[in-house]
Amino acid sequence: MSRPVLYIGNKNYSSWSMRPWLALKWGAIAFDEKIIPLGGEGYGRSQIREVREVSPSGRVPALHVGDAVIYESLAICEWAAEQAPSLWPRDALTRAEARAAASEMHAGFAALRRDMSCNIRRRLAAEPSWPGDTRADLEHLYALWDRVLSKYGGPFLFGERSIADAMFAPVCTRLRTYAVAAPNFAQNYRETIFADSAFGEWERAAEAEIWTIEQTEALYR
Ligand SMILES: N[C@@H](CCC(=O)N[C@@H](CS)C(=O)NCC(=O)O)C(=O)O
Repeated sequence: MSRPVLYIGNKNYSSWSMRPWLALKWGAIAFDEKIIPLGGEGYGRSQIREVREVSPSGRVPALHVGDAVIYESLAICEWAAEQAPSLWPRDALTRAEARAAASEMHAGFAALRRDMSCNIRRRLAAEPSWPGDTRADLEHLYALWDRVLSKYGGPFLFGERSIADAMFAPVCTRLRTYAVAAPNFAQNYRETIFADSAFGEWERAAEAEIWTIEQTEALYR
């Protein structure tokens, strides 16, 4: 079988693409990547033609393995964990807790995602004043991180690096982009992610990207 192909969006903006890309890298799974620049005709409506050609949801990421098309970031991470089981914690109950956190990130934190659009290379000079639901998401995020970092001793959420960290890695860049005054344990966790070599590879590529999504950049003007 030929190598799996991961279709992703712009590395600077596509937080959903970063997650399974990290999982595949952390799992040492060989794959090719193809970037589809987002932001043009059909963007925001799952109607970008080039994306629809490779992903039935009209969204990236999508992983092609043989004749299978796996879309949804968490489903791709799960496939990766079937090839590389160490992507989830070894202990069954810890694994269940890590899955709960990863699922919550996948399905939740809507206000945080709405107001803190991913823009890895962007740095705001001062933290904006957030609406109540976004502040609540931040508080909930800190409570989650604090709970599991204390329980498992860090430096990653569940001790060893896992898919839960891949799911939260883009949140770390958002805290940095938006100059969020996070508690110390959250800053430390953020630095753990930033020191990861695969994350660094993605970040360098994001900084070097030439495409711009005007809709996202316009949020800051
Ligand atoms: N729930 C999906 C979300 C994927 C998603 O929203 N991807 C964005 C890029 S980060 C996309 O493809 N947007 C295209 C569009 O909005 O038309 C997942 O977890 O993979």
